[in-house]
Amino acid sequence: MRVLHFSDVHLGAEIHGRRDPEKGMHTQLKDFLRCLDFMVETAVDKDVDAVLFTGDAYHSRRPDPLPQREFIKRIISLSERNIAVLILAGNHDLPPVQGEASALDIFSVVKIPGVVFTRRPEVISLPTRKGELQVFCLPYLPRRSLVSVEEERALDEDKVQQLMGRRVREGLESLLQKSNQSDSPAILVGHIWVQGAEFSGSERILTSSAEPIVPPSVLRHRRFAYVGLGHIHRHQAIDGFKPPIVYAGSLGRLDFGEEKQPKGFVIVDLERTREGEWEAKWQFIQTPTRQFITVKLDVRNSTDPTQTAIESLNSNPQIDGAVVRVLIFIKEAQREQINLGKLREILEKRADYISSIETRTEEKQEINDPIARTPEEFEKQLRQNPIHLLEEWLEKKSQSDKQIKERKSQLLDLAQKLMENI
Ligand SMILES: [Mn+2]
Repeated sequence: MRVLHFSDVHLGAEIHGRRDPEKGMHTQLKDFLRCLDFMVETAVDKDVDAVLFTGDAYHSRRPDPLPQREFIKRIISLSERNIAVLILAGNHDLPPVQGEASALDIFSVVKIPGVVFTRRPEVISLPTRKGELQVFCLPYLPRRSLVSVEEERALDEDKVQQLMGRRVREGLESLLQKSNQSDSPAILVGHIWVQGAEFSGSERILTSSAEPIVPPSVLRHRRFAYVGLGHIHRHQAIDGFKPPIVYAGSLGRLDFGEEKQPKGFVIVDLERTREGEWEAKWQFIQTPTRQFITVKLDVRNSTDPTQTAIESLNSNPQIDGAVVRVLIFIKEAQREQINLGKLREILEKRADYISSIETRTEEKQEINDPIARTPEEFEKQLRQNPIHLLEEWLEKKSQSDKQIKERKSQLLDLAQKLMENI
């Protein structure tokens, strides 16, 4: 049996691009739809039996009709090719207020043959043309679904995390017990943060109420041939153990944090071993998503900085069709000599979108790269109090910025109020 696993499509994200005035379509949506089409074509070409989507179809919890129409179209085209589809809810697919409707509920109301949507933990028996596929589903589990305010009060964050990990384990065990012990292959799909996973930088993680971070061992069970995950946007396999735990990663490139990361989906072949167990062999396939390119130009030794910059841009083939940001290192005295408008004009003809063109007079001021940190450091940081982090940042900033220095305590007060309201 062959399965395709994809994730985190985030249709409707308009972070980098421009809107087509006639069709109302943003170039980032166009890019993501190209990736979705490529996924559907690959599923058909490779004769895939089932497609498993692990969450975050839309960027907004209240998506516009346009991304919805386009997503549903692609799901229908899979169904028409007799490919079974499972759609799992991610955090972006849950209603803003508990009890309200989710944009993906449409898949439970309008029945499309072979398409199943779930937003609760359950086992789904997915009928495919090669027989049954058992899919154990762990949609995004908000903190409050695992631990109550009362329970939390007496515990520190480490203990709360342990408790949440235990609850996920128990939930999974009860699903395993309830499920029928069939001979069919079983896969676990989840929209969840696994300890040690590396970030891509474009995930929207709520630091104000740290979410459950489960150890990989919680998700491993010999019944599962493969564990397919969503939520973290960087494609990765967690470790070398079996069954493989794989983040498909976001289907397209969302932001500059992902500039150097490959984007795509996973094809999983399920085969029976001699011992009669199911084993997965998986392969990552890249989508044709737009490149994000940071161009750094140093024109400090040039007598004609604009011309030097133009020549350098002209000889850079990566710019074509890409999302581009340009950093030009200049001497203070060159500020008047560099014609940024002209550079923009040249770039506009070649790039899909110009994110920024900036000049810097000091080479030290590098761009912040959130993934320069280790996953452990990042996890630790995310679990810190956001007010504390803001305070640290303001402190650092106020050394060079007088305005911030004067307004620091006022800003902190306002942030405190904001947090309380959240
Ligand atoms: Mn997510």
